[in-house]
Amino acid sequence: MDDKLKKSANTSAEQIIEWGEAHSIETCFERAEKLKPCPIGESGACCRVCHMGPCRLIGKNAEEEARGVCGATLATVVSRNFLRMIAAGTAAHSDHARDMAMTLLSVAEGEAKDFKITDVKKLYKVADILGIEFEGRPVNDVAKDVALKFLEDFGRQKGELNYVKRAPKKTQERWKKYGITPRGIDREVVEAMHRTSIGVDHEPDHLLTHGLRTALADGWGGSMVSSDITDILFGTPKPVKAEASFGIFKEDEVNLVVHGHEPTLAEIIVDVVSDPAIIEYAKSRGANGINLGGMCCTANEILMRHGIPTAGGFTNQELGIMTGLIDAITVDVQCIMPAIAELSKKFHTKVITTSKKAKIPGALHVEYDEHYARKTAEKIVRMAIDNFPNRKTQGSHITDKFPVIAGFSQEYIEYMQGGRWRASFRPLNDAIISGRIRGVVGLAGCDNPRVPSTGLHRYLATELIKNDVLIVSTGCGSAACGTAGYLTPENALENAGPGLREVCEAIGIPPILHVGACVDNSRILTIVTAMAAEGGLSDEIGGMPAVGIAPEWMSEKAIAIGAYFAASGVPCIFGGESPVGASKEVTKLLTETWVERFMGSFHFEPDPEKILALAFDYIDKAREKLKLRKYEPGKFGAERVLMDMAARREIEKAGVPHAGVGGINESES
Ligand code: XCC
Ligand code: SF4
Repeated sequence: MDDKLKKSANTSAEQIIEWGEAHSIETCFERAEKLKPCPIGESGACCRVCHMGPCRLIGKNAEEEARGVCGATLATVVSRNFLRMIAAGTAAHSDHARDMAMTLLSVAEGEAKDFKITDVKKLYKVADILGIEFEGRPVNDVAKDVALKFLEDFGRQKGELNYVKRAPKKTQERWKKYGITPRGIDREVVEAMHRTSIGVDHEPDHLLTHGLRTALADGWGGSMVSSDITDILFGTPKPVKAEASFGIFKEDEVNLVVHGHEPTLAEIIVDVVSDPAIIEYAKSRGANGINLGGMCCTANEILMRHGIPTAGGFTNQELGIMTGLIDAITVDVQCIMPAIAELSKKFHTKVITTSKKAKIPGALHVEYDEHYARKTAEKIVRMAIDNFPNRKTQGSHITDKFPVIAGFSQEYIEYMQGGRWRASFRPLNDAIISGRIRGVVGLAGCDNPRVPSTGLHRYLATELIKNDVLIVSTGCGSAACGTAGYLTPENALENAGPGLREVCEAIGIPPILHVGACVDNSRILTIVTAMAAEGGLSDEIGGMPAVGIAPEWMSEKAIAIGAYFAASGVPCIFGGESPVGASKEVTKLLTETWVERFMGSFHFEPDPEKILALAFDYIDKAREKLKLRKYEPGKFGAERVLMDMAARREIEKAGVPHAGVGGINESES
């Protein structure tokens, strides 16, 4: 990696950072440099769950000897901290899911009139899984039952989550055997908080086992519920072409950015900005039009459904404002740096918080309510328009942008492998069995200013596809690939190994599939489940030649995701220093005991080359265990494989600019 000395691996981002330095404008990159992480907290060795502490369990023999005032050992403290991270991450994804379920209910009851059920087919699919009668019934009645059934998942005290049954039988059996089948989402999170409060659960394994149960309530609960409801309300994603990076902002148009994680308000804004009356209004203020862009996961949601361009991931939020071109940025929940409110004052940008749950000092607040969604959206768009004449010339203007293709839902991946009537995972499984594709990696998680941000994503993406590994990416991992120009077949195929390239060309897909926002990691669970059901590989999620990697993670949500993948049977490798690094006992539980029990694991490895080596090792060992042909680099590529071309046609159809994308959003899946 040659980017070592830079703050960002992205040239445009680096340019803006330098411009900021020259203008004494501070960003997370400088703050990260000034503020070294506390080494005690970083490795999980600081306990602050009661006021006899905080107790910092350090020293040469801390593992054997150190105790908190209450007597808690290092392993107890470390596992307690880790469980709290999982609980917080699960809470974030799941509280987002709760709002989605409430919105679905309001829509079904006719109370949220600005929304409708867009994807009836997906509604029926979900109703079917939930055991809800749908044939011959009014759509809204079915939607109401689905919403109510999902809401039960939050408050359930006994039994199991609705979607547990979607997992392969064998995976479910492992969960039962070790007592980690999640009951209710809220229950698992509350129990995690209870167990980790002073003087309750102290056995590391016992604590971490509950961590897995809590995480499963995220992956097979909150996140999966959220993805499915979003599909029902706004359409199941299909490949769509858009653009990424700072060059998406337009000098002569009103630039409005939606940032955060929730899709609902953003969906209405998408609608409002194409309203002729609003466009007229923008023109009356001297702009040539309204340009909507996204950031972080709200961006991913509307990127994959409408082709709205993205300015990138987490570390791009301050930099976006520093272009001087953003007239307003709305933020809802999660991964919003409070720094943007202060920063925006140096420019003309209006920062608008919209969630009932989140305010930032110095920002404007326009509260979103699903009952008046359109009114709120119009108000916000008008605020952006009114602010356009205030734009100053200062700012680091950047023109770089890259095409991206996003929107690979499980339904679509299935469809592209066999068309409408023969949808399957056969070609993918066969390609893995034959060794054309070595394995699959989920490349996910945040971008982080403590490393040359987005650089680890780029490095790993390049090396993985070069070695015939198919990538499914989400969240800021996707944004990192997109802003580097890796999310189009043309750009990425050049770097792909010959076997992977052959398969991708035959199906007509890029070697890096953008499957969505962070909650859409749940789509990876259902994709691997479908591969297990297809046959020829493992008959459960565990044992697949598949690995999860989050090289630049920073959020607690990423920890919840890693834990639910591990519990589901996928080995996970995260970058950076280990948050359980202080305890060998806890590290062993995550990397050895969990493998024995669930076939998944959770590693932390700061060295990107070692991350890569570990990933290949897991993939190759899984191949060996499944008795698949040994992967040989360069073996394939000369001959042609024949596969269904349905997807290729669809993708070609998707090659339209975002303004005209409306037509390809009705789901065919
Ligand atoms: Fe946040 Fe989803 Fe991380 Fe990006 S990847 S920084 S969590 S936006 Ni989820
Ligand atoms: Fe210290 Fe124990 Fe209190 Fe933690 S719970 S702060 S280890 S006394």
